[in-house]
Amino acid sequence: MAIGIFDSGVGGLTVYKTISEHFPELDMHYLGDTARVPYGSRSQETVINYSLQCAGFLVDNFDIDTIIVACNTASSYAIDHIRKKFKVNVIGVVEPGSYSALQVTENNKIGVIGTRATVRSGSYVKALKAIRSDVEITQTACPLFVPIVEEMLVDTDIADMVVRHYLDNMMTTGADTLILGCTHYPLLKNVIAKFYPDIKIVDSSEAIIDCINELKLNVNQHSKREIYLTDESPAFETLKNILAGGITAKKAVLKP
Ligand code: DGN
Repeated sequence: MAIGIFDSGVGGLTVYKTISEHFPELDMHYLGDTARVPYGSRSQETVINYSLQCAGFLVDNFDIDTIIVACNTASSYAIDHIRKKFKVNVIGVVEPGSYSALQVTENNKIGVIGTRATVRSGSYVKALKAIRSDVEITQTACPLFVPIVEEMLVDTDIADMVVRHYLDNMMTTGADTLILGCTHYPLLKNVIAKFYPDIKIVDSSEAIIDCINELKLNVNQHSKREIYLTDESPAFETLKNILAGGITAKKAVLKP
C-alpha cells in the first residue's frame, strides 16, 4: 500500500518532505501539476476539475490507499468531490491545520494566510468555526510569497519586506496563532518567526502527520519514492535538493 500526494505544482513537496521524514518506509508517489500551476488564481470549477484529474492519475497508476491533497487551494475547493469520486482515504490540509491551530491558540484568535483562492473560499474559516464557533479569525492573501520561495529569495531583504507588508496589519489583531495555509509558506517560517517571535506558527504539513498515523497504514518497507510533473519546472529544479532529496522527476500525462 502506498500514499499518493498531489499539488498544483512543487510547493507540495513541503508536505512530501514532512511525510518522508515521519514515515521513511512508506511508498509515496507525488504528482505536481506544473503545467497548470498556479491554482490559486483559478475559478472553483477549474480547481475541482484539475484536482479530480490529479487524483485520477494517482489512483489509476499506483496501488494507493490514501490520497493526500497537499495543495491548500485544491483542499479548499475539491476535497468533497475527490472523496465522493474515489474509494480511498482522502486527507486534505485544511481540516488538520485548523484542528492544530485550535489546539495551540491561547486567546482564541487565529490568523490564516494563503492564496487568494484559499482565502476567498473561506475554507479555513468554515473548518475552524465548525470545531469552535466563537473563534476569532483574520485572513490575508499573500500572493507574493509563492514567487519569493520559487525564486529562492527567502534569505533576502525582499522576503523581509514582503512578509512585513502582508503580516504587520494582521499582527495588530492580537492573533496568537498563524496558520500557514499554502504549501510554499513553511519555507518562509523562519522569516515570519524573525519578525513576530511570539506567534505560534501552524504548518499544515505537520498537522496531517497525526491523520496518517490514525490510518495505521500497512507499510511494505520499499520506501519507494516517485515524483511526477505534468511539465518541466524551473521551480522543481530549484527546490528538489531542499525538499525532495535530489530525486529526478518523471513526466505525467493526465486524462481530461
Ligand atoms: N499549492 C498552492 C496552495 O497550497 O494553495 C500554492 C500554489 C498555487 O497554486 N498558487
